[in-house]
Amino acid sequence: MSAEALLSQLSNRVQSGQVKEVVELIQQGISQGVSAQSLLDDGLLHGLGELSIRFRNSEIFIAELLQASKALKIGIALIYDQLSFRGSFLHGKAVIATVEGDLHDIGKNLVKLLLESSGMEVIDLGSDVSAAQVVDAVRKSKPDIVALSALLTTTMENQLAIIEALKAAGLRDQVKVIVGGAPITAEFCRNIGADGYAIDAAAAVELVDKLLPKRTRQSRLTLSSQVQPCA
Ligand code: B1M
Repeated sequence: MSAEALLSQLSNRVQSGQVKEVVELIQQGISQGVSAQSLLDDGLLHGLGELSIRFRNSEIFIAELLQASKALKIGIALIYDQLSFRGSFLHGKAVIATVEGDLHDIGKNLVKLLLESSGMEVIDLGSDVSAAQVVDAVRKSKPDIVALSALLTTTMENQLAIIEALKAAGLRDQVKVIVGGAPITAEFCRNIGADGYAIDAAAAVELVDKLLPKRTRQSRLTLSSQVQPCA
């Protein structure tokens, strides 16, 4: 099968939530030399993108979305090791979470994956995480970065709640807070007093590289236009 046909099938199998077939296609893609990045972008995430259009148009139910996100998660796990495309150049620690009230964790998991692949230690608090949980984790783990994801317009304000809670606990100056997620913009980032906003997971790596203090930084990437420190 050509790489193009394989990626198209992979996208279709994600959409129909066929885990076994997703696994087989990824294994076949790897053995054919299709890159992990292409399997991720043009297969797995393409499938999720198509599905999300159908979700928006009320053509499918949440159960189908959940089955698709399960297939996606297992697919990503298979190519995880090969996604370490930039080697180990980040040496800090990050705490990452999807904010309270929000169960969307696919984007957050991608950011975690790429930060870890770049050499960072990442403490994942999961999804639906309260401000108090973030404050506790910062106190306990002393990270360089707090990375917050939000996918709902109704939960994005909880990024502000976390920043306020860090201030109240006297911890705000000890960490850089970065924000992301579909409804988040550079303007929102500025308004809530976060340190930076990244449009996607790759941009989050570049942003963290810029924000990390010198002691934890070995090299710097060229910042793309999608990376927007907003302090
Ligand atoms: Co829901 N959902 N969902 N959903 N869901 C959206 C977000 C929505 C836009 C769909 C729609 O209506 N068009 C809509 C939000 C509308 C809004 O707020 N304006 C929506 C809704 C309404 C809901 C429910 C309320 C539906 C309901 O119950 N009626 C409900 C809420 C549940 C809750 O959270 N409390 C709900 C539930 C779900 C599922 C559980 C079924 C499932 C989530 C499964 C999971 O995550 N484990 C789900 C899904 C899958 C989606 C869509 C289809 C896909 C989201 C996704 O994973 N995208 C989504 C529609 C869409 O986005 N097109 C939708 C792929 C992922 C890679 O992208 O997370 O954006 P994303 O991450 C990107 C960037 O945003 C960025 O990097 C990633 C790319 O590299 N990024 C960061 C993300 N976090 C970052 C952090 C950073 C930096 C970058 O630094 C810290």
